[in-house]
Amino acid sequence: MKKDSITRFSISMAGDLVRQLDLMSQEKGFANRSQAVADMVRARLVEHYGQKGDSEIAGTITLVYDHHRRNIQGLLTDIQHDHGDVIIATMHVHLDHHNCMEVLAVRGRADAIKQVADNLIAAKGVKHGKLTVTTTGEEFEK
Ligand code: NI
Repeated sequence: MKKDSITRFSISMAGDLVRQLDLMSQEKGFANRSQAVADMVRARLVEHYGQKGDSEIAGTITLVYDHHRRNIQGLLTDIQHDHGDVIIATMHVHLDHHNCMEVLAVRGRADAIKQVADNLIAAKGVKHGKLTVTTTGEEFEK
């Protein structure tokens, strides 16, 4: 997207809400109210487009599992090979004697990424899994 100029517009809301906004903005270290509001708008846009199947998104899938569970590593690897088009990188961390954490960086259509995340998280032996959706960065000028 091409560089956009700043647009000023006014918003009306309850005074108490504005005071809470200012407090949060200060606690989070935003330079001003506008930056805090822009951050919230971007977060909602990422969420909105992450739910639209044909949007191009990026994200991470985090999985925790016990590698002693029979077939779990083979199963997870099979699923990942079936979705090599959206998985762009993986990291494996041995958390302790039993538990492994796998972090997969993904990029592609939101519906394809949701499908691979659902398949991995539902795999027998996965203790916890989570898909975190972010932007590819192309939609936003900072
Ligand atoms: Ni491991």
